[in-house]
Amino acid sequence: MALQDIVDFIMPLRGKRLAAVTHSRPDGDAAGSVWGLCGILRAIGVGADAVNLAPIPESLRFLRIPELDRIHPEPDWPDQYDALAVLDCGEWPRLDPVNQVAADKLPAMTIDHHATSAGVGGAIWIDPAASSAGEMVVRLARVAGWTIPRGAAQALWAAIVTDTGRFSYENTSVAALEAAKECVRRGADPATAAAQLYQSIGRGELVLRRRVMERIEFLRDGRLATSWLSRDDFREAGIDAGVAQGLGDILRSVEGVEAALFLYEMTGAAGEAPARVKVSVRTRTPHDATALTARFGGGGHLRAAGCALDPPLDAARKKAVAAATELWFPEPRP
Ligand SMILES: [Mn+2]
Repeated sequence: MALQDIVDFIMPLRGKRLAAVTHSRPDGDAAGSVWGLCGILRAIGVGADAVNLAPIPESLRFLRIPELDRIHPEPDWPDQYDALAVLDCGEWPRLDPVNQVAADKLPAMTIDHHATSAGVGGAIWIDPAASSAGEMVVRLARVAGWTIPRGAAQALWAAIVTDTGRFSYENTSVAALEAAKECVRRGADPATAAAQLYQSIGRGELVLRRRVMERIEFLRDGRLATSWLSRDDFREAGIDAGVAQGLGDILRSVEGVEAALFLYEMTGAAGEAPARVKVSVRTRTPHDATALTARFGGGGHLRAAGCALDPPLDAARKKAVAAATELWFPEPRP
């Protein structure tokens, strides 16, 4: 059983050091599951660090447990560890090259809920039915009999809340709710989390949201919606494109919209090919968002997925719209 493989991988690491990493530009589940796992492992005597967890959006900083974080360590950092944990990463290319190096050097384990994930290392646990990597970490702790410290519980709560869309997406299962309950039992504070995650938008982000809304275009009788942000938009707002992932969610929430394409120019973080155009895809039942992103080497979940296309933005937009139309709206409605 894959979960047991993870337990067996971790048990001999007491007194040793483990580095936990996730995909570049971490979101709530990525950061929350890494911090949560590290907090749990520290409590059982594994020297677990969250490595290269950056950039972290403002809304997630309250979860940070400073003693767990190692951001931009020296290049030979993998030599300082005995093992690597990769969480919530989806596809290998989403792992930052500075972290990919460690996967070549260290025995590795994977915890992921992306169906598109192949996993890294000898102990691989992938459960596409799980709402979030955070939920899986809670289940891991329960099966192994490990206590979840309060800070870890808060991080895991945030992971589950963000990946279930505040318990509103189809992945809001009994297992997700039970894991969330366990987090609250261990000291997670839902009100504080909500205030930080959802009720403290910076002005820069507000400016970006306004632009996204101004630029919404409805196609195919309003069943397909698109909008976009350029690199200049991010620069003017003083915000890293890493926070952009959720900015397009408004598109899908419009009445009648079945699929939404939100495109934005990557600002070119370290180690990342500059100027790619990220496409964030959101769908409603029955459209499978990964059907589109898989065409372009991306991945994700049934209703929320992403991929990257070549610039310029306008050409990328035409390409994504053509693919969405072909996949989901081949004929205009009679
Ligand atoms: Mn996730």
